[in-house]
Amino acid sequence: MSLKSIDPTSTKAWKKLQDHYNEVKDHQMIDWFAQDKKRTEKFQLKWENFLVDYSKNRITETTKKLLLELANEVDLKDAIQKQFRGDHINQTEDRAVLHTALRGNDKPKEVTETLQKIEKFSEEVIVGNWKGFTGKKITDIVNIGIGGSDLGPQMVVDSLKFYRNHLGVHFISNVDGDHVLETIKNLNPETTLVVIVSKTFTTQETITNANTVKNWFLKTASQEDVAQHFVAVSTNLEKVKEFGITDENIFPMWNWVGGRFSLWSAVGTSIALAVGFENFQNLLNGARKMDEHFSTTDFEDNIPVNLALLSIWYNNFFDAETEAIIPYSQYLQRLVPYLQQGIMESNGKSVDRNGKKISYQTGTIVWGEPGTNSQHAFFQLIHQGTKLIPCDFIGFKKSLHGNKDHHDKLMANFFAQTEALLKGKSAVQVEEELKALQLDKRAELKPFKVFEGNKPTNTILIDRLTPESLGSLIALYEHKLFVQGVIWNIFSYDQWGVELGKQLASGILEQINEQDFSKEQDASTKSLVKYYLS
Ligand code: G6Q
Repeated sequence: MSLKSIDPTSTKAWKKLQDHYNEVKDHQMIDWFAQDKKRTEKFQLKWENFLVDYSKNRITETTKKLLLELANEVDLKDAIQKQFRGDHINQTEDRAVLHTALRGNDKPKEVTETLQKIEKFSEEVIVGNWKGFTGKKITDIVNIGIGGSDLGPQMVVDSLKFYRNHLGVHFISNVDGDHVLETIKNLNPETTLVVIVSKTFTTQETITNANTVKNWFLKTASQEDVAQHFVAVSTNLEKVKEFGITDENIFPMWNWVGGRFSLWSAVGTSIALAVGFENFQNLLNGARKMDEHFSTTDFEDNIPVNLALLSIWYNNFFDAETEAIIPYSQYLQRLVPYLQQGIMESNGKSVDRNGKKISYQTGTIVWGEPGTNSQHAFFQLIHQGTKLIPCDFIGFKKSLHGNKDHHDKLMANFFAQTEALLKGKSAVQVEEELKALQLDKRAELKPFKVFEGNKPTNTILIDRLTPESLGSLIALYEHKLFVQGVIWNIFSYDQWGVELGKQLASGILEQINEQDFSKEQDASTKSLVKYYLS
């Protein structure tokens, strides 16, 4: 069954939220904290080893009540049930959306078998039983894929660096030849194993890169050696075989797993190679726990649901343009680019589930960089700029290498930023600080030193960065974006918006090859291509 189609702006809750927004928009959160000693308790969720504090938001208990009413009015529960039981909720592609089945307790047979295959394969490579064509052990893995077939595995391999084994793992995605050539220039074909990840096995970038790497390999090896050095993850068995990869080196995928939600499938083979199968399994377990939380917990205490509703509150009522995600862990430096695809490819839609043009804002723009680095970069704008930018702060109670001095400093900054964004600094405080200066100097400087505060933040404080907690964190954002898509009445699981550029690029490539400018084309593009060829 398909998802219901309810225009969120037609709900009673939406109208109530609009009125409520006008009542609360100018209130200071800090006053609410002063008035209600239990505010933090009320707006904190504890789950497994996660603490989610959303008390530093421009909300009251009424806001929360109304946002929950909105979720109920669009029948979010029904949508969650439909997703988890495999209804074809990706309606425009007529597909189920079952990345949760990849990590569930009762996995479909083909999933279990594929996991077993990944386990065996990754173990053989890690312990050195899998030999290259000259009998040497594998030292390096090259993952070739793009978009969903790259960002997820790359982010996880990077985030779990602490848990890595001796294998070097490299990612090639861009069709920019400098990317592939720069990556392979120091690799030895005798000890390199290539994992080609492409659901369709027709993606221009991936196939071009795969051929370039195969040609590099064949400079020193022969065709029959390909079997020991190339494996593929794909749904398109025919094309994989055409490329020269044998049956036993193919890891299957299924069309009920969307690219950007596929790191839990065989797309994560490079993860299992990098950190071992047990850690990969723990990543899946962490995600499964979040799935259970999301699908069974009352909305009131449901982490993804609450974070999604808060995001809607700012996006649709405060007209916030963007949201920032700031992980206080250098390991998580690739988390935001990964989430950008998940969130923005899923919810960047302007047509509702009836195919009608939408009149309200959808898809949040997310961006961010790890703290504390970002404090020395763009935080100025969050603190004193004209835009309202709700932020998620993600931090860990314990560091992995255990240096307390560093971690205390890191976390002091983590807490201080959300405190500063909440409290700001008033003109009175500034005056007090400038007391030592002469009166005229004081007056001159004062406006620049005031912080308005009242900037919303969520704090997600996790015990430790482990494969399991990372799995839960990623699943949290997956579910959050789904909830938002349900409420906005859009289809989150298709991505037609990426097609047009691909089509035009193939036409321009033909134009470049044939140097033919006779076809109808806008003057700017034509002139640019001519200049490129000159
Ligand atoms: C993600 C998208 C997209 C896809 C890439 C790679 O949801 O579908 O990013 O993952 O275009 O596609 P292939 O895996 O088919 O090469």
